[in-house]
Amino acid sequence: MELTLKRTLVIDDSRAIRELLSAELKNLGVQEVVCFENGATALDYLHENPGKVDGILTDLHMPRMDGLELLHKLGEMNYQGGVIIVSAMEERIVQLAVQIALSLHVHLLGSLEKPINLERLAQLLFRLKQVRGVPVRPLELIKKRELIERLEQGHVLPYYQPKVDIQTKQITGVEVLCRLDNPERHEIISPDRFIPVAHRFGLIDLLTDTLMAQCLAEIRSLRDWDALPHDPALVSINLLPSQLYNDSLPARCTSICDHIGFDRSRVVFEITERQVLSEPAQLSTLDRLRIHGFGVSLDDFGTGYTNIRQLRELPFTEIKVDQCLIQHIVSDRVSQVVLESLIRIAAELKMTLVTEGIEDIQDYLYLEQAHHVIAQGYLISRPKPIHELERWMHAWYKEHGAANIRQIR
Ligand code: G
Ligand code: G
Ligand code: MN
Repeated sequence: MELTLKRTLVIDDSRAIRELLSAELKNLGVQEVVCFENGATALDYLHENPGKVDGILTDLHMPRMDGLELLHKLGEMNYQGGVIIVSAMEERIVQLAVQIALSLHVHLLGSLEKPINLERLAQLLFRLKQVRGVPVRPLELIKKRELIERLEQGHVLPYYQPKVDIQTKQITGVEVLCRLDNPERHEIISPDRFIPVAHRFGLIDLLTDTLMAQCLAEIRSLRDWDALPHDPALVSINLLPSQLYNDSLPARCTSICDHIGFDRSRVVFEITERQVLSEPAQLSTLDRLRIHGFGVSLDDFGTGYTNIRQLRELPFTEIKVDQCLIQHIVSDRVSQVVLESLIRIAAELKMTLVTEGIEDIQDYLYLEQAHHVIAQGYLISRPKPIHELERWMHAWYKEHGAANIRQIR
């Protein structure tokens, strides 16, 4: 899906840099670029235009207010766009900047050295688009009638994307990603086209229940079911934050698991942090899911509203670091330091840490040599239906050593 950004600020005391960045950002699909010579005037502008600025590219060394002070101020004003620092960051500054970003929840997306490398600028802008972009063309949503028809005819199709321990190569679980099947038209409908419809017409709980019953039964029937690990949990299912308002959720999920004979401690619910998660009713449902034995995962971490203090207070058992922090991590010191901090925090809070969106072999190799994380991404496997998943599992174990094959027979 092609994304665009509405408005981005450039803050730099050099006119040449302002002009260069402004021109390049427009080339890369930003609709409007507004330039400032210093952080103070830019902050005034942000106060006057709340919610109107998708991203900020800022120099670090400027008269009146330096980049770190600006980061602080952005955190204090709860700025929700992305921030890119345009300056070589020394290690000490990277550490400080990441600390500010994580504790105040500023979306620090990375740094761009001078002289400006256009390929790197494009990478960082891609991240910004993933966090704040809107589609160039509106998505074609399916009709409510078609959704009901698919549900009634049982055309809900779970796709599975495996997750693996990047060091031991053990398969640790699968994320279930919902598709709708339209056999007459040989069409697989992607969730972006029907989840908003299900949400709008009050069908999302029915969709989740149907998907859950189906995927648990399918996984249960895998030949190698017993060889799959018990810790961390096995099956991840996505929920919209709004589904936590329905207080029947824990009981419904429990009854589906019990009916199929599926151990609840092997199911995790992923809840995106792209929307605020703070209402007492939502938090109480999260707690109750835990009490019923399910795991809960904070999905897309790094794109939304949760800061480190909240992370410590919420009952999550897992953090999923968003792909925008993982892609190009091999050459991105800011992402590396963010991940290092999150790994420390996850260990301290006894949470599982999953890195998602691994597409590139260089990023994979970096993670493999630097960190013990669970990894998910197209490079390991695309989401696929159950029979293809089974084939993939065999191929994976065959490639990654006898120890693992033995476990699986
Ligand atoms: O694989 P993919 O392109 O299918 O998924 C697109 C988006 O749809 C992702 O953000 C994913 O979390 C979401 N998604 C996929 N399946 C479900 C589901 O069953 N429920 C919800 N709420 N979101 C889902
Ligand atoms: O929002 P959530 O994290 O649940 O969604 C997962 C989404 O990410 C799904 O749409 C899935 O298909 C997609 N995805 C999984 N691995 C990769 C990857 O390596 N690259 C990209 N671009 N998307 C991925
Ligand atoms: Mn997810």
